[in-house]
Amino acid sequence: MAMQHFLYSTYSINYQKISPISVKKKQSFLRCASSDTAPTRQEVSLSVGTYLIPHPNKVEKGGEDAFFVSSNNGEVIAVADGVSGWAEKNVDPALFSRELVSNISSLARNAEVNYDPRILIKGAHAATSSIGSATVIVSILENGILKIASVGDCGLRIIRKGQMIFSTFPLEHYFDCPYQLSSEAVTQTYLDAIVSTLDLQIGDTIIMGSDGLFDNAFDQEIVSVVTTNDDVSNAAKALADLARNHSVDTKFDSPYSLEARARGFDVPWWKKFFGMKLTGGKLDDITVIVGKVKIL
Ligand SMILES: [Mn+2]
Repeated sequence: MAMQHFLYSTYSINYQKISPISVKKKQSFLRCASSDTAPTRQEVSLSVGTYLIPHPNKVEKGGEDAFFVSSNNGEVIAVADGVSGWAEKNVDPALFSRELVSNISSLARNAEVNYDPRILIKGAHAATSSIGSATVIVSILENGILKIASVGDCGLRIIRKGQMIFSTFPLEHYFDCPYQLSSEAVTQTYLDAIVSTLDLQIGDTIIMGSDGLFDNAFDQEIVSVVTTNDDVSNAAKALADLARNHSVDTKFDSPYSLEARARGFDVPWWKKFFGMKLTGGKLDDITVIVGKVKIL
């Protein structure tokens, strides 16, 4: 079986598709500022706002991202991103991500999950029968503690008092090929998830999203939008609109184009000679979930 079909994530981008290279795996996947305040142990919940903008070419079918927010104040939140390379095999990439998230929502009501997002991913993956693959991130909030498990390049940020104090890092095989859960046996499992546990405080804001958000919007921009939008629904929409506007801007030096150049992908040398460089956002489905921590 040709492995590349499910390992490659082919995105529509504003410049030529890059070819795979090996890169050194990141040693550290998380960064987290130390907290000088005592953790909140009281019962908290989230006000949650969500917004999804599908890839411009996938509007009719609603894109290939999928998400879930549990009705009990965002106790469980999940985002999955179907790997678009499956379309080349005549498989709808949305099927796997949607079924995976649907299974997460069913299992989230089941006490056996035991408040462990990795076990939730394990169960949902096992129950998914669609062909395809997806990146996924799951967070579970319990007693003011947020547990996160992520396979691939969906992300989560936490903003406290106007500062970003936590960020997940993407897990990938190489540039543009994220870790992913799949219908095939050879890809990643819940065991490959990065797991984090954080104490949340009243007023903290959680931003979860697919790579369509984080490839197109810088962390500073995310902080700025969140701190100027008190309402979580407005903040989610504003972040999605920002990422969307950058994604179609071929001149914008996006996080994605910066990363591409850092990995050695750029315009040919003769274009550099004329001062040109690889720029542009990345066209993609954009899923944004904003949750604000409040007293239950
Ligand atoms: Mn994506």
